[in-house]
Amino acid sequence: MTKALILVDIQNDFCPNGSLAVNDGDKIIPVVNSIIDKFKNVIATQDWHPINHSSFALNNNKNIGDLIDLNGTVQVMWPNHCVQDSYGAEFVKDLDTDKITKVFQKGTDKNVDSYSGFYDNDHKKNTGLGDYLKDNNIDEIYVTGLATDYCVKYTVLDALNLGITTNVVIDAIKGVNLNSGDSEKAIQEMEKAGAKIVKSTEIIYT
Ligand code: VGL
Ligand code: ZN
Repeated sequence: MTKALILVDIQNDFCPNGSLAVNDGDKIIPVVNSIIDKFKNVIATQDWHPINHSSFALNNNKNIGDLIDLNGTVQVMWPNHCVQDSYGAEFVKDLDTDKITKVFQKGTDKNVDSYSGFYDNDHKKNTGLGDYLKDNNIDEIYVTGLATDYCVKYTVLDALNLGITTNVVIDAIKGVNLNSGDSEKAIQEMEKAGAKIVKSTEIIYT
């Protein structure tokens, strides 16, 4: 019975001045750093897109926020972000990255997006995170990161579906809020699906 801390997409492009900036995205970093030492397993996901990725508005002659049908799934059109090997795709400098024990990159296939750290949006391919947790007997996770209403939410929902006990660290997540209230809705959805909402200060021992 082992626990792990999950850091979802704590990358420059999701922080202020980034291309897909999340309001106050950088404010979670000291909170994450304050709990990182409590975990032996610290797993980070990294959004890692090729420049020709189908989720980029520019590659589809669309406007940001438009919705398109991408092989049968609804795809939001995003600004270019987290392009492989770019500064925007790097983990934020102030994050205690030395403590990260494993990284899973996602969104690498140009033809499908991957909000979840576990599966592509069409659920056809996985990143290896699910097997990694199993192989390391990790049955409980604490989820932090960006963004509440996309990658945090889908990572949490997939984890719950895999039977993993899932805690959402409420003061260590921030949302995009393309529509106002999206983050609140996402938190309710995660809770309804069985996630436990916890505060960073409540994490005493893992
Ligand atoms: C994300 C939109 C597009 C996220 C990633 O990390 O929440 N959102 N790509
Ligand atoms: Zn992305």
